[in-house]
Amino acid sequence: SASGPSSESTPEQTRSHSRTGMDPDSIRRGIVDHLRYSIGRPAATLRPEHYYRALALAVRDRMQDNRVASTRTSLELGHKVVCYFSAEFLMGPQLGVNLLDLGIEAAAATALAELGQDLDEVLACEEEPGLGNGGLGRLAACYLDSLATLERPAIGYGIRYEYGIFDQEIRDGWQVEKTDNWLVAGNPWEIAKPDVSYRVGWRGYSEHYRDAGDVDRVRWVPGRVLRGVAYDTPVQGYDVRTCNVLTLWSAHAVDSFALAAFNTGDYYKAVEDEVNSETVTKVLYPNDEPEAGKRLRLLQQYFFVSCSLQHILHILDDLAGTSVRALPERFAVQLNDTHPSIAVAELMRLLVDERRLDWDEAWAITVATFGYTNHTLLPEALETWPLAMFDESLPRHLEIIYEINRRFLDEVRAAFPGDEARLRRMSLIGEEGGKTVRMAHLATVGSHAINGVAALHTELLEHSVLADFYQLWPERFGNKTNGVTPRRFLARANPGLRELLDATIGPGWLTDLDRLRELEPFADDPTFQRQWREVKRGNKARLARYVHEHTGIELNPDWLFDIQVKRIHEYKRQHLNVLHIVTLYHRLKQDPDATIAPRAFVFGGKAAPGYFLAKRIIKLINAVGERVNNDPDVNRFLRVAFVPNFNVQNAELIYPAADLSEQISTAGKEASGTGNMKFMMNGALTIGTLDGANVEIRDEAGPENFFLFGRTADEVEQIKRDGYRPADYVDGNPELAAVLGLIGDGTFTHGDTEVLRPVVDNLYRDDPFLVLADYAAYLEAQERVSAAWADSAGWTRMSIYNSARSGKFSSDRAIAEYCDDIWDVGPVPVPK
Ligand code: GL4
Repeated sequence: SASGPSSESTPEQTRSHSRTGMDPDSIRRGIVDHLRYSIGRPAATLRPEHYYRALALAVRDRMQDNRVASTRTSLELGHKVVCYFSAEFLMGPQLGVNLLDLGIEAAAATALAELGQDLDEVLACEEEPGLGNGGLGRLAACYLDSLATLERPAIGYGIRYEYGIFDQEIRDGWQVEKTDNWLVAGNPWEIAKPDVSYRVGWRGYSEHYRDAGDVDRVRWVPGRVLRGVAYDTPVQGYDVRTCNVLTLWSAHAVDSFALAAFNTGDYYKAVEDEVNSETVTKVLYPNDEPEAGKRLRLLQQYFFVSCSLQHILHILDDLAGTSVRALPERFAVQLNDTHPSIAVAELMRLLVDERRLDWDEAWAITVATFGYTNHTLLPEALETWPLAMFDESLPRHLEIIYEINRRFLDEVRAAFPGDEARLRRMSLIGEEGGKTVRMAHLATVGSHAINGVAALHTELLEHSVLADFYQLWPERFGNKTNGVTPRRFLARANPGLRELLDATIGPGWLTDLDRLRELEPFADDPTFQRQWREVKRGNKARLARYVHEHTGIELNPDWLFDIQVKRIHEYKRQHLNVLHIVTLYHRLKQDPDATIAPRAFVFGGKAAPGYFLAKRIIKLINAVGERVNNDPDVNRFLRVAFVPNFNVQNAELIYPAADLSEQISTAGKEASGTGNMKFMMNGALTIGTLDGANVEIRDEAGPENFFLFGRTADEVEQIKRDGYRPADYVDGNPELAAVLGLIGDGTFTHGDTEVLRPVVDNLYRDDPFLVLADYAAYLEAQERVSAAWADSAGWTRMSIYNSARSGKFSSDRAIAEYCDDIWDVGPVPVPK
């Protein structure tokens, strides 16, 4: 049932090869066949969405040929496979990138044209799979792209949520959440595999017994059982035959339950069981909300991890003569944050209880198999589960965690005798505020490699959150700075730049992004500069059209486009950006003769539905925008737009249109950021703090091509230690006082003094992310931006340098490092 090694291709498969040719004729035939046999609608009623589905299926057919060849090559030749465990994969629209990867964009456009259809219109029909919250989920998707492109055998494992991240609407300036029913129109990319199915237990108790060899054993007797079914989506590499797979698990009732209930006449009980089981994979949880008591979330995590590990062991079983002891030689499993970290206990259970290995051997296999990537230092995002809830849900796993902890703490005791405080700090069980299971500690103890996602973040990890673990095992820690795929975020998102790059430095840069350095000699060339500006202006006009269509707001593509798009969070400080806008507003209103370089401020991002202040910040942005955009005193110089429903699809329009990228988080809080890299590649200059990957972006771009401001991570800590008093900054700065006054006094809210009060009060009283402490430095940096913008040739040179020096931030570089340093997986070319 699991994907074992494939047999030699049959004559049918050989024939089907010509059916899946890459020329316009074959593609047109593929579309026509799918319209007839897969979609089955009368020709007269066909609309673009039907052509979308038919083309998607035709493209999938071509990928499946590559998929079959890839599986055969990697399994038959005995190569190691990367398994990327992630609760989120924010894949974005698939058709465009798949056409690019297969090299059939032009052929598909021709084929569609012959059928009277326009490729762009057809592409726009795709409903994007939003199975992630933001950066973490999108990173997983970029990594799948690079794994395939670098020809590394890999499987992504995750959850097939029926509802992904909510759709955001803006009504009267407020965020309104709409359910994301992304599967209603069907998903042409996935292949359901009902025969790839595993049972997953839940609750119950564990039972101690003696086996036939008189050895003490434990078995778990679950109180409930679910069934997980695999849905496979092919992941094509760029310009290679390699096609990997994303396997997402969907929850169902166990058939025999239904049958038993039916036989006793309780048919409705059986249906109810199916309904209850399916809730497990019903919905993606938004992050940034209190984790407490979300039992269903723990079940989601355990459910997908258990299915995935069982699948991996099944593949091993299928490989004749391969013992479970060879697991770490054949599979590297990466834990994307702590969400899948229950895998450490589950693999131990599978090896010790089910495969009957002794503990030490099982533990050696487990640690050799797992790697753990940490993605955040924010205490509220470090997962812990209340012990009582954990015990009720996964009683056998808790026993296993206790045993892991007992042995681990013995090791700590031996290394640091008499250090009781250290034992308490390092324990897998937290004692403060009720007992909890600390998932970051479980992931760390169970992995041979632990990494952060940017140099600064790894450094802070080693010296704060995981300092005790770093002292015990320094050799296990390392940095892997994030990267993003240039296929989607450069070639697809910015066709104008792609063309200019091809014409200027020749092909090849898309898989070797360091080659963008070859642009540097053109940085001051007037002809090239003019072409560069034309591309940027085209992108800005494209975004302006989109913004107008979705908000009614008009933006002038000749203005400076100043953009901040990312999840809305206090630490990301969208409100600092707003304070700058209100300052400009205030100056223009104070002095009717004042002029400033005109700017369009663009925002986008979702707030977690339960995050009160983040939702007020959205209201703040829209309220200020409404006033600014409609006031003739200022709207000649300032416009503010909030793009609703920031997602992968509109992100591809937004990044290429930016002149200025806002990366203004409080230093030490943003683990890496990846939007910062997407902006840089597309030629935006960054205004930013020394946080996350900004530090490395500035190093690469050169400090003269980056607008730096703000307190460093050390200074932030120092200020907090000294007792931060935000009110002092207001008292010492009349302009800041006036700006906060305008926000609080109803100027932007039709006289309502309550709506924005919580934002002002929070800043004045607590300001946990030092917005006010960095305000003056931010304004000063923005003045430098305006001065630089006035020199068009100088700005263009800096823009070119930013793109030219963005090669490090390709996910190809990041994935090559993971493969070399953690996974030990090399390229496995699949013959064409
Ligand atoms: C995040 C970080 O907040 C973000 O800085 C980082 O770029 C991303 C990928 O490593 O991971 N961590 C969590 S949690 N969500 C994120 O987006």
